[in-house]
Amino acid sequence: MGHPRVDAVAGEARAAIGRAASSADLEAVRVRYLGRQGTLTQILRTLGTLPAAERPAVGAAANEVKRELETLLERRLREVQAAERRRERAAARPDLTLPGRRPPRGAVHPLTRVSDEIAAIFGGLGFSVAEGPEIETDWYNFEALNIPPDHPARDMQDTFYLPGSLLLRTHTSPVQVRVMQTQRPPVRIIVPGRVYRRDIVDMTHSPIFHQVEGLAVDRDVSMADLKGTLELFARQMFGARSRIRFRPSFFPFTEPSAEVDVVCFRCGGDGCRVCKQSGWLEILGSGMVHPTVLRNVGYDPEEVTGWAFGMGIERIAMLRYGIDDIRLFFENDVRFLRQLA
Ligand code: 2NL
Repeated sequence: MGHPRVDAVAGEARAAIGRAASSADLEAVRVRYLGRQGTLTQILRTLGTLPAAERPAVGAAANEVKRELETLLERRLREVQAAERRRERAAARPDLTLPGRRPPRGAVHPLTRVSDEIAAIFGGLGFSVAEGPEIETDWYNFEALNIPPDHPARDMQDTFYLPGSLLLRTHTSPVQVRVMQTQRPPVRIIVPGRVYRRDIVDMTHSPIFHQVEGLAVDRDVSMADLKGTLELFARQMFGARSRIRFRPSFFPFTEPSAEVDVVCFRCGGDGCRVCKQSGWLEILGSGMVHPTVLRNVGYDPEEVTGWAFGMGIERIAMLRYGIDDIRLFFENDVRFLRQLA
């Protein structure tokens, strides 16, 4: 194209542009031919050293090649950059053919399991689950339940008091009081939940623990219903052959009151380490709802009667799983939880 030196440079540059595989390669080619020290730039700059007759032809040819190379470089740069973007997108896209990471399998906490199981057994007997606040007033936690002002449970030593005449509930009974206030008999509820007492932590005590209480109020509800219901419960919870016994007891909110034992499931009643040689395990407290409690919630004790019971979920779980230290439930050590899963 007019001049052999210009043609040689043009051919070399076209080939280099064709070979360039990246924007960095293309930049190197541009610098080599069109940069300040570039081959073609040198030719244009040294036109003055050529014989006057050659100058116009070489100058025209070199300028034409310069424009051509600029166009080629620009077109090739667009292609290469598109390819680079495609590669980047492909690298960023997740590989859906990789095998998945298996998340570690979780498990229901033993206290939740025992609580759910108790709720399911009573659910089968027509009871529904009720829940309520953990922060309560003195009236709902004590007064309504016929617990006298001088009762030791009301002591600062035993109850967590909060500012503004509030406290942390020491049992779930205030939930039953709330349900009775808002619902006419018949009432058949089971109330699981967290409760608080100012206890020093040791193997069997924790200031936070869990209870399940039950309540049945209707016309003609008797102590016989309480015995029969708890017998059915014990058979489902501790085995078809398990038996229970009632011992007289006292609670301010029930009259009469009874403590309930189940035959030791470890030794069958012969006496062993678990039952401390007695053959029996204490599982709950119960009784006929005190007439004063019924009156306090607006019920007429001449019209309806009721029974109630309360049990500690930690205690039941410890007996069931042979756990000797209550603190294990709250440490959430996965090695412990996995053993019971
Ligand atoms: C225990 C004893 C008990 C109740 C809880 C109750 C609730 C209302 C009225 C009457 Cl609203 N009673 N609850 C009754 C007897 C015993 O718990 O040793 N719990 C661990």
